[in-house]
Amino acid sequence: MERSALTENSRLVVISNRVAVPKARGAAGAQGGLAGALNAALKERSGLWFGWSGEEVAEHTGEIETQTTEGVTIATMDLSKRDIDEYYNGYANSTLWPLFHYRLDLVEYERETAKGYERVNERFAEAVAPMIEPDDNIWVHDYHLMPLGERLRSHGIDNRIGFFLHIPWPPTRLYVSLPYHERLVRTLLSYDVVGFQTEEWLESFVHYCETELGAEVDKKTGKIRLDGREAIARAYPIGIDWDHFSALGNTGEARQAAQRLLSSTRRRIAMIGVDRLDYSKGLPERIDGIGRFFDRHPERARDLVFIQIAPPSREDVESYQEIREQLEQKCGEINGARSEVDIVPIRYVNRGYSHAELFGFFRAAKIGLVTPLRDGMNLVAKEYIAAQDPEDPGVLILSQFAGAAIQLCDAVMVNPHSPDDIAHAIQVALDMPLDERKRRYEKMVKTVRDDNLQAWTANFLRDLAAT
Ligand code: ADQ
Repeated sequence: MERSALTENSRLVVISNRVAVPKARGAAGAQGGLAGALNAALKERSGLWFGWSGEEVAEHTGEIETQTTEGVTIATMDLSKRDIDEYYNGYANSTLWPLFHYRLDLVEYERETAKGYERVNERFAEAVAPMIEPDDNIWVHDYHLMPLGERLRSHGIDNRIGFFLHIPWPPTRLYVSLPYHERLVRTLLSYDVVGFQTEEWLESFVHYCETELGAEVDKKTGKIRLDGREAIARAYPIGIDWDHFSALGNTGEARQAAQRLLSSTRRRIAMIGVDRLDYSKGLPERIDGIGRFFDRHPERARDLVFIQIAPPSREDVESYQEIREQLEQKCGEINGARSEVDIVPIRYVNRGYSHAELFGFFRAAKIGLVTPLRDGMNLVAKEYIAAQDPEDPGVLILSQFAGAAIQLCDAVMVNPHSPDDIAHAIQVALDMPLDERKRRYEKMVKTVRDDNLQAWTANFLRDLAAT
């Protein structure tokens, strides 16, 4: 008892590919959900956050820059061009990301990038190991750093180390297409706790451990035993920082953003999509669905406008350049066919906004379209719900393949691959009476408020401290 109480108060060390360096605040949104998600947890526990600075240097030096703000120490390291190419653009974002999002067609297998991935994980371990104190609880994040726990152990770190995967875990039949797939899972089993967003991804991981490695699994407790080691694997669905996000609604910035959107759309109904420009988010498929809706109801181009906010990400990876071109072309085709001098049915915006502005946009939009082809969780769906007016809430249209679909089952669910399904869902949302909108909203907002970011962090760290 005493020991676990001690560890719950221990310093928290978070290690992730990127950190939210305070000066780069505006960039945090476009970096993805991870950045915003962790700052709060660290503030509570006077933590240390280590990651890549995002800077490129000619040669790796191992030099570490630190700064402490509001009790949180941020430590960063630069990487060489070769390291960035092989580890970040290469193995993480051209092999693991597409594979884990079920996109075998986009996966690149290169021995060199796999080696670069291992090399950079070792660089992270070399840099972090000297900063670890005996009582620290270490929390490693995401697919960039799967082998890091094992690397830290090889540097003599025997602290509690947990790992959380923010993206899906693919089914075994897909996963085994990765060369050396066994090695990666074995490295994950050197953590004390391995966390997934949903039961579905957890089950896929456990299935692999059982059928391919012959590990002993206790499904009740999540214990996985292999070669004398024991790890716990569980699902911890991530949430939003409810208190922080909902408070943004009272800011002038949020109100002005909502007003701006309403006055620019005049009496038209606004639908909104907000996503990093990524092929997993189903953006071209979403535009096809909207195109199908306008084909069926051409007159509605006069009273419905779709706003897609999609800041570019990972622009050095070819598949990301292609998705951008594809999206521009599809939006252009619909606007070319359906615009009038005073009407443009689709507004496509290629930049990031602050969370307060996004709150305002979400509140002003009567329909939120969140239609990823595959997504670990999807925080935009939860933010859209959190931003609604309880007296007149908008309708969330949600992909059945987002991790969030399990919790937000009162959304209008769609198959994001089907333009007919999306077109139909838009019609359902437009026709939905106020009492049904309220009924669905009330159920979903309860989940978003209760299963929030703080609950997620507390659940994970409690399990880690108890190991
Ligand atoms: P992402 O793939 O980045 O995250 P998501 O969960 O939707 O996806 O988080 C995106 C975050 O970025 C949201 O907070 C959103 O508001 C913000 N954002 C998006 N577009 C923006 C814009 N134009 N301007 C400003 N901010 C913007 C990964 C996984 C997800 C998982 C999260 C968290 O892919 O499945 O939910 O991590 O674990």
